[in-house]
Amino acid sequence: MSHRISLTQYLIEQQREHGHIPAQLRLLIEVVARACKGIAISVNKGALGGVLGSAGSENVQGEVQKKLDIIANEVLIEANEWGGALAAMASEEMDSIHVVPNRYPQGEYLLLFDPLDGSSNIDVNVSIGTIFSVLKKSADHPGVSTEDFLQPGHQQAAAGYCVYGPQTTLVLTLGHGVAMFTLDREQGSWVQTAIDVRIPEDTKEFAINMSNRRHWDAPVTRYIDECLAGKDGPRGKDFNMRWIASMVADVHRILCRGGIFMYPWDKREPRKPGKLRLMYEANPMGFIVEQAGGAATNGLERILDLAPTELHQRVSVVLGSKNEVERVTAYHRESRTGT
Ligand code: P6P
Repeated sequence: MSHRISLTQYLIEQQREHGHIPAQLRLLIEVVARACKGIAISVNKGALGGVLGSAGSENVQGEVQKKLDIIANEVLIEANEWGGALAAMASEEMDSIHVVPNRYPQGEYLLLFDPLDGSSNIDVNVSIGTIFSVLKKSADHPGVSTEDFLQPGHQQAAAGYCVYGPQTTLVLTLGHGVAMFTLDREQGSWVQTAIDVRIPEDTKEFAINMSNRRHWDAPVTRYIDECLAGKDGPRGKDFNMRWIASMVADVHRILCRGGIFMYPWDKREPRKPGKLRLMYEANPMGFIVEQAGGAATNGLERILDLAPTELHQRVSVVLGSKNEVERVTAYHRESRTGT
């Protein structure tokens, strides 16, 4: 890429030249990107900023909250309250939605986020990230409630994530492809470093937590065992495995070089459809992956077609290189129909 443009210029061009986004959405994305810069500063301080370790509380998922989980959540709430683009926000770290206070103008968008995904990696200096999703509130009624958020993922107006790793990189889709922006810390600005990102349709790399193998459903065990059988097995090629236990980092690798990511339903908690959350993890990542030519299903159905019933509902996730996701999905369907 010869001439690198800023995120601001990219968004203005998307608005002005391509008509892909209205001004309110452009401003919203700018604010979220600025909030991610603030989170990056806190993350990068680590022990020097007194931000490591547990906050001594639990989130709605019953998970121990890290100090940085709460800091990241507060940064996103405070940054997005006053701008006038939003009616309300929803977060993995908050039981209920956060309606924009009356002292600020309310807008037509809804912002959902996992403020800091991969928390278990914070204290050991492994990449973590922020995931966000933007929906549009229905204009057919005043006010805003949780029900306004319960839209299928194909309704998203935008989605993105920021990975806090060796580089701080913002990945964004507005529904017209995927672009990447790397934080230039000297300028303090997001600089475009990739456009029209494409995920290879085939791969030799899978990402799954192998320690759960004895709990998996048969189609998952079949797929992974075939990968492990390598070139002497039915796949006729050797596979590599990666598992960072930080969805943002695993998905980013897949966007950069292909792969398949799986966090399937398993027998440990059979009443739970999966571990990951639909509204602010699977939907935004599914939107990004599809916009980059990949696929995302829950093993049987397209993630973006799932009709949500609860704000914090969980889902089984299979996403990445299209041909591999289709194979896993075919195995699930065969298992269901016995064909
Ligand atoms: P496990 C992080 O806690 C997360 O929600 C995802 O980012 C990640 O892919 C997954 O959980 C890791 O789960 O069970 O391997 O620790």
